[in-house]
Amino acid sequence: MAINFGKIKYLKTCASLNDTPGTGLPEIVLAGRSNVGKSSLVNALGNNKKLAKVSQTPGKTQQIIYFDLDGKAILADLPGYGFSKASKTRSQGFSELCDNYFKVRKGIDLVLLLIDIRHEPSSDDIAMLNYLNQSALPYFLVFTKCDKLSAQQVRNQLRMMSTVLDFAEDARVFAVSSSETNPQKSGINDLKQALSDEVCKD
Ligand SMILES: Nc1nc2c(ncn2[C@@H]2O[C@H](COP(=O)(O)OP(=O)(O)O)[C@@H](O)[C@H]2O)c(=O)[nH]1
Ligand SMILES: [Mg+2]
Repeated sequence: MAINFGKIKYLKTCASLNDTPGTGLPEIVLAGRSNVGKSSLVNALGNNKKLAKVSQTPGKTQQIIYFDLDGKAILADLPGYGFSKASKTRSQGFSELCDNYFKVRKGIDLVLLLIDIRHEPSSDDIAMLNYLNQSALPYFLVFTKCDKLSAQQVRNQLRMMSTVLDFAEDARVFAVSSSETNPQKSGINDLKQALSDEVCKD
């Protein structure tokens, strides 16, 4: 049965790895730099702008925010990597809570790695992708803020991304817009379908 994205619910906020929920449900994790559009994507998936707090000032909170996807999966919104002081001194690049999450959390089924379509990937983005490749965690690449570019520019940027980023030829790639002023919310339906297929496949 497909996920009904109208039934996304806020579940819990965790400031440490000690009180993360054990739900027995498949888990989808949102990872990406602060301000890339993780919270906006949650709202676009649920078609509800009040689900997740969209912030104007990046990098303040170090929390994991969980959502329940129609009782079929949970969605974890991780703190953005690359904004904390710690990340700057760490060779792997991304922030400690984010980094540790992948080490400690068992049973992650899918990672959505969000990257802003407009910019060259940061060293943190590259480190995160390398980590995912090495640890063999399934992932989708989700390029955000596509409404800020023309269709041709999006195509050009996707070509650039495929040369800069080391992702498998058969990796799932999505170009999305979560903007509230863009009624089409392009790419969101494709992403919903793919998430549903992934979670409900077995
Ligand atoms: N135009 C446009 N702006 C976006 C999009 N996604 C996020 N934003 C804006 O980018 C900023 C950061 O978004 P947010 O979802 O809080 O990012 P997060 O830190 O990764 O959770 C906010 O000002 C959002 O309105 C998008 O698809 N299009
Ligand atoms: Mg956020």
